[in-house]
Amino acid sequence: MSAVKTPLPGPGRGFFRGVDRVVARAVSSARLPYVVFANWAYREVLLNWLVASARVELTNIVIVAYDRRLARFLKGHGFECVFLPMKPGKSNLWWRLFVFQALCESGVDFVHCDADAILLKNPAKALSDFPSADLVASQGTVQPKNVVELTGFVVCMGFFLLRSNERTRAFMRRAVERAPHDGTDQSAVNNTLLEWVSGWVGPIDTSTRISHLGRSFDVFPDVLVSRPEEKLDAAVLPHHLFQRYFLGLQHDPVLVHPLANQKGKTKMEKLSRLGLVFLRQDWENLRFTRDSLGVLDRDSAVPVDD
Ligand SMILES: [Mn+2]
Repeated sequence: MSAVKTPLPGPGRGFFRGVDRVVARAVSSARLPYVVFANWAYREVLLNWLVASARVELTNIVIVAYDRRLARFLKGHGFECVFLPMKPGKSNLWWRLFVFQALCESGVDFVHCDADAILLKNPAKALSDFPSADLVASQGTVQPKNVVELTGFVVCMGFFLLRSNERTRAFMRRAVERAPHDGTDQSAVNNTLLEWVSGWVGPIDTSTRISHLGRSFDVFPDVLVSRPEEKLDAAVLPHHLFQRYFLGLQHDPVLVHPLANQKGKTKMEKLSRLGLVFLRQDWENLRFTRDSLGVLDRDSAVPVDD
């Protein structure tokens, strides 16, 4: 079942040159890199993500800037970032799959984290429970529809770990093949997962069903793993600890990735309502560099002009 009638156009050479730059940066990264994407309109969301990530001592970050304005801004503040040209808007977002595929083809294990998916703890410990899984993914909500209707749940591309090997390279090739027809990376990856994994092991009976946008989906508070005989060794993280649907901070989550539209301002408002903004409101008036990012933390002392 295809989500779009005419296959979506893929990126051009400028984009693929950017993909090569992302790979080069990730290859030279010492440990498991965390890849995060943003554009200029998302700069405040990105800065908030960086401040939150600094709080939990996440250091191995590869920032990918979709436009030169954000790249210049970040470089001006001492951040290394990679320029990957992409126009704003939702229709090209699936191009990120080419980045994920290229990293995988180059032998790089990596984590992708959305800039609006806020880390409240360092995920290293939770991920260390799956030392050899091919894919470790957070749970999504109701997209794509065909998958959630069949299986009751989907994985969310907003936070996942992918380990490079023969299986995942083949998996990503299939996802990239599907994506122009499926319309989103989320749909392509979930539909590929549906093709590759037919059964999951986990305490299914602990799930709760939530209604959202006229559809319902299962929320699993425990880990699900693919059956040993499946083509991919996949693990799905507990929804209560990696929240796509907001279940509340009382669960002591590692990550909260609240649903909101893509506009930077709306995102910040939603994050703020949930207590997930760690960036000072007056950040635009402050001097900061990558090494003094803590200045932007809402709990930092008010700087005094001398
Ligand atoms: Mn997101």
